[in-house]
Amino acid sequence: MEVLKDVFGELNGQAITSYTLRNDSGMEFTCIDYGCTITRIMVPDKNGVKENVVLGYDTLEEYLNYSPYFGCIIGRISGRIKNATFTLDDEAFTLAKNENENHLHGGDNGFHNVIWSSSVETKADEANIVFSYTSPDGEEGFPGNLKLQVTYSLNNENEIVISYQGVSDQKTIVNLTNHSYFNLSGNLKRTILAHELTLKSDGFLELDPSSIPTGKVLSVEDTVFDFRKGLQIVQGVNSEHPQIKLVGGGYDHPFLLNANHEQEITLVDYESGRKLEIETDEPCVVLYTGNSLEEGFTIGGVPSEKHLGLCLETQLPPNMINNPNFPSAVLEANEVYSTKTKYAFKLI
Ligand code: FUC
Repeated sequence: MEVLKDVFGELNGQAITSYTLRNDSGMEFTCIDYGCTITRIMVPDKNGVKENVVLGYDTLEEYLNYSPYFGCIIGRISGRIKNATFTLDDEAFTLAKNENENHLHGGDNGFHNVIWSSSVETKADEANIVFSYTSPDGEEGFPGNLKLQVTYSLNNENEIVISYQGVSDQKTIVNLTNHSYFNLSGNLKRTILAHELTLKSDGFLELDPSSIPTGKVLSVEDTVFDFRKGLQIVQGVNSEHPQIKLVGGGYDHPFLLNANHEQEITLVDYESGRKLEIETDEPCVVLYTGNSLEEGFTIGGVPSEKHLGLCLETQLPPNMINNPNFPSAVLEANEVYSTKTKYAFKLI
């Protein structure tokens, strides 16, 4: 295992560092301390050719200029909170409104936009980057000083594990995720439309016109939301399903997972032979198919376009602080928030 450290750029006089973890078979994982952003993951295709399988930039300037949350950590809350407000023990909290009247992805200065402290740990067959950040009481409207640690780990099995840990000194809400856009074709050669996704999920959350879950669980049965036996993304994107059309032609939906740690999420690109298996302890994954990726800029030299990448955001169901029937994002004072997601890169 090898860890390479480099200067990625400078922000307000502070150096931004990049870390590249390289395992014994040459798989590489690169991240920066700005937003804990994963910038590059190099994995082999069926011919052994190593190419990048995530959307990311080569320079800090590009991230600062425009990034629809490429590769970063989202928090304190992933997804949207209706009217940017919630109540804890009869006290109402107002959050940053950064998408119309609603709160999205932790606000303008969410965890994706802060510089995290970092340290490196290497073991015989595993290397870790440990990122830390303390989110102050009241940041973006959230209560409590929240002390966080996010660890990115690469091992010799071509597995990346993301572990999240947090403790707050007051009752608060927390729902973190990583917002990597995957594209298994390698170096963004094709869109993700031909990717086949398998999800162990019988139900997904209906969205309202502002993409906020209504609280209603819809059955996937006989719909383009049924990924239980595998489905090509293009089939859903081209369908007339009102929930697909509502979010701009594609998916942007939370799926409730039937299983954990049982290969519950599998993404395959048959042409390159690459397969990604995701296992998590979270009850839900948000599938976002890059519906609003605009044209007019380049990502690693490749022109951006709709559906160039897809996100599989493991998390608690979004907006459920405003809906008591779902797993809660509430974190009690001094309780430990702890969750893990594993991304295993394989060949079909
Ligand atoms: C995803 C989506 C959103 C948004 C964004 C870039 O997580 O849920 O709709 O467009 O990230």
